[in-house]
This record gives sequence, structure tokens and C-alpha cells, in this order.
Amino acid sequence: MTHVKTDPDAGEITATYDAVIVGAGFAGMYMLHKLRGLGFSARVYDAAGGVGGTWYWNRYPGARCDVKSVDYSFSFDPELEQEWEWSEKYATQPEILRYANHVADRYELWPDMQFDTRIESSRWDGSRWIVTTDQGDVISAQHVVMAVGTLSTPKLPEVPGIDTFTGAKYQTSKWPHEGVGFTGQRVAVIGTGSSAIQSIPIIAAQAAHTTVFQRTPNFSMPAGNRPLDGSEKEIKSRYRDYRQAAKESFFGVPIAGDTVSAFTVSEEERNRTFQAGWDDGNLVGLIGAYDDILYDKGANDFAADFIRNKIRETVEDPDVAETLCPFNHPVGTKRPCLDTNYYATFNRPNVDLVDLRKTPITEITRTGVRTTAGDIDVDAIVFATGFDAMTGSLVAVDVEGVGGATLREAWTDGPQTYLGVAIAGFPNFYAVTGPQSPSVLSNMMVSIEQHVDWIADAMTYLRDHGLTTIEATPEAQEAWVAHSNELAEETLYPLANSWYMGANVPGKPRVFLPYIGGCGVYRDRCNEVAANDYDGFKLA
Ligand code: NA7
Repeated sequence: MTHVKTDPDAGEITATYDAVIVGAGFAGMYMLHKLRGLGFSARVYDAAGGVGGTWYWNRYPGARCDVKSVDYSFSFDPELEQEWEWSEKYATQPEILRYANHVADRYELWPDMQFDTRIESSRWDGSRWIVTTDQGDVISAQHVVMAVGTLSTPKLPEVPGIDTFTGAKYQTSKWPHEGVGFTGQRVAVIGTGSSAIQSIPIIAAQAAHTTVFQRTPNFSMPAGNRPLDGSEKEIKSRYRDYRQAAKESFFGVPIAGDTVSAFTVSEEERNRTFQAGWDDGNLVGLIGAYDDILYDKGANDFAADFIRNKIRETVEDPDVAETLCPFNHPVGTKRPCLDTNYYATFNRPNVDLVDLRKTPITEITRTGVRTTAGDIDVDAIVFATGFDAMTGSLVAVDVEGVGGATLREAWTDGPQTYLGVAIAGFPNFYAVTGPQSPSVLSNMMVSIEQHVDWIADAMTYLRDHGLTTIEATPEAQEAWVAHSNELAEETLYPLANSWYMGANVPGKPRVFLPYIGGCGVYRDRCNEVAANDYDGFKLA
């Protein structure tokens, strides 16, 4: 740590590192561990009071991972993966948070992490980044790694009056650490995305009355959660091969066997396959069952019909069942969900469903929720209304690159990246699982490890070659964005008003945010770029 120079805008430099890492989730922690191992100095900053990123904040009832525990864990250290025992097929939020803390303990990351500290700005001074925090730190860093997560800037619904409500207000993404009891209360839940679908059955089992406000019905499947059995435990005996298969796979999760078009098999066979995916309770069980489900509307309809029929079989009131059936987007094009008793919850006498397509919310009042059909008075409102996904937390920091250009301005028409990890005009600045990388379309652990390794390799390459900066060229970036968009256009994803498309945030450009070429293909491309002396980058 040194006090070497003064930045005219930011003040005296209080610390100097090779890398500032923004975020103490899995990406930030692994980045720190990796860089320290390579002899770089680095410090992690996080606005939270502890590690875990999304798992630190999202403590709502029922919060769970919907990628299997054996897949949703680090692979970089065989000892770590052998010593850690997951207890269930899908780990709960508390268990994942324990794992995050275990990682921080095991690799002694704590001394190099600073909490309750928000990064406010990052300015390129021509050779280094000057990074400021809300705690008065002014840091000089050669590299900035944005490990800020993809779903970490929460959004509330765009309805007036939220502040006037006198009852209790909760956001699933900022859940009180001490927990919340709903016994005897009338509760409103706004939203029917993954967070709502996980929490509603638990809230409804406790509350006196629950009203669910649904704008868009979602496709959800039973998670079939259970204590880990032999089949998953057996994976630990062949973890190396299993991890390799995950890295080469499309979604970052190994799937057995090749898939064919849904049109090449009989209806009976298709339904048998869908039923097997349904019974297995995993997200790719249905959308990954045939290779054209995300590409062909007809193929997608087969899977969508299968799920809609399951909803109709489960929900006793036919009107409620139809309201819960999604018709306005192909299955998979909004984030599909895994649940425990979600649809059956609507058979409870103390649960109501409000269809906001028919009767939109006009305002939140002092006593509850007002729709065009009238007032519903409640004691508590749970906002499960999602995030400014993938770009929100990157542009929340005032980032000024070469010549004072801001990231916010550079991304006015949507994010522009090279490989989803680098940005032209912003040297030595990296987005872990950034837009136009597989990111949210993949098992995040696999994508985090791939990006962290790639960034660490790039930094090592610079050091070994006596270089100091790496910056994407505008040409390479333009080609990558075009390629990413072309791939998305071939799919059904653009048909949905999803957060994948930026459609959930008013005014956000409608652009498909993640990369849909698949994890394995993407990894090969990144490796090829590195092997070709960082093709598409300007090194200096
Ligand atoms: P999501 O999936 O973005 O869900 C947010 C939900 O809130 C969704 O049903 C939205 O409806 C609804 N919403 C948002 N704004 C409004 C307004 N103004 N009025 C009514 N309803 C609204 O966020 P989650 O937290 O559930 O899940 C995020 C990810 O975390 C998930 O995909 C997993 O990856 C884990 P909409 O569909 O926009 O009509």
C-alpha cells in the first residue's frame, strides 16, 4: 500500500493494487484466490456485509439454487470438491452461503476483502484505473475486474405509491437477515418469476391469506428436491471427467446422449421423454430434450403444451389454471423455474390469483394494492419484481475509459463487448459473466471459472511479455456483438419480453443480453483468441 500520487478529481491515492475486484460473490472470491496464487496483489470490495453475492442478499423463504448442487460448485480444487458435502439435490440459500464462507475460510481470503464498501467510480488515467469507494478509498489499480453478478441490481415495479404503504414491505432480493414471519397476516406477492415461484408456497402455508399478482405466467416444473442420494454422491468419484463434460457442454451441465429434432419422434415417445425430464426435475429436462425446442416454435409448442397440461391437471379451478398457463412466450425464452408445490398452492382456500393483464395495478395505497378492479388490503407486500439484469450493476458504477468516455454512454444502445468479457475503450477492464457471454444461460459456476481463468491468463501474458494494457479493438467488438445477435436471431428468445432481452426495465434497449452459442463453443473461441496472442485485442 502506498500513497504515491494525487488524482485531481478523486483525491490522494490511498492504496495501490494490481487488480481491484468488485464483488465478493463466487466470481470475486475465485478471482482473488487465482490472482494471489499468481503473485498479483488484489483486493475485493463489496457493498454487502459478507461474501456470497446473490446468496448474501436473496434470503427469501424457499430460496434455492436450480442447478444441481454437484454442478453448482467450484471445480478448480479437487480437494475442495471432495471435502464439501452438499445435503440436497438443490442446495438452499443458507447452505450455499455456508459454502461461500467455507471457500473464504479455506483459502484465507478475508484479509484481502473489504465489505460494506460500494465502488462508486472507476476512471482510466491513461495508464491505470483510479477507483473510488463510498468509504473514501481512492485506489490505483492496473486492472479492474467487475465480478458484480448478473442479477444484483433489484428493481421495484413501476407503480406509484409504494412509499405510502403503511404495512410491511419486503423485496425478495433484499430479504431481512433475521427472517420474516407472516403468521396471521394478509400478504400480497407481486411478481411470478423464479423468486416468487420459490417463495409463494412457503408464504402461503404460513400467512392467513395470500394474494399473488401475476403479470406474466411462467413455465415451472417440480424441482423434485430431496436429500442427495447415491447417484449424485457417485459423481464425486469421477468428478474430473464430469467437470470436463460440463465445460464442453451447452449449458455448463452435462447431458447424457445426443438429441434429435422433436419432429423425428412420435407423440407418445415425445411425451415419454418430456415426462422423464419432468420427473427428473431439472431445468434442461424439457428444453434440452430435443435440439430444436429453443429454435422452432412448433417443437417448442410440444413442450409448452406438455407443461400447460400439467398445470391444468394440478390446479382444480379451471379459470385459475388457465390464468396460470403461459401462452405469450415460448417455453425457455423467459427464465424457466423449478418449484416445490407452486401450482398446487393455488388450490388452497386462502390463496388468490390476480391477473394483471386483465386488471393492472394502478397504485400502491396506504393499505394495500389497487388494481383497475378495486382495492385489496394487505398487511405486507412482497416485491418479487426482478432485476436490471446483466448490465445494471456494470453501469451503476461511474466508469470512465479512454478519453473520458463513459460506459453508460458507450452502452446507450445496449451492451457492446468483445467475448462478453472486455470492452473497447476500457483497457484492463473485465466483466465476469458479462453480456454477450453464456452467463445466465449457463451454470454460472462453470462460466465464472472460465472467465476468471481467462482473465488471469491475460494478466499473466501481459506481465510475462513486459506489456501493461490489453484492450478490445472496436472491430473485434463489433464483429462479436453482431455474431452474438445473429445467433440469438436464430432462436425463439427474441419472441419474449424477458429480462434476457432487457424488456423488464422501461427504456432499456431491447437486445438479447447473453450469448447463446453454448459454453463449450464459447470456451473454445476464448481459448483460440488467447492462443493467437489475444487476437482482436490491442496490447501495449
Ligand atoms: P424475474 O424473473 O425478473 O421476475 C420478476 C417478476 O416480477 C416477473 O413475474 C415480472 O413480470 C414481475 N414484475 C416486474 N415488474 C412488474 C410490475 N411493474 N408489475 C407487475 N409485475 C411485475 O425475477 P426473479 O427475482 O423472480 O428471478 C430472477 C432470477 O433469479 C431467475 O431468473 C433465476 O435466474 C434466479 P413480467 O414477467 O416482467 O411480466
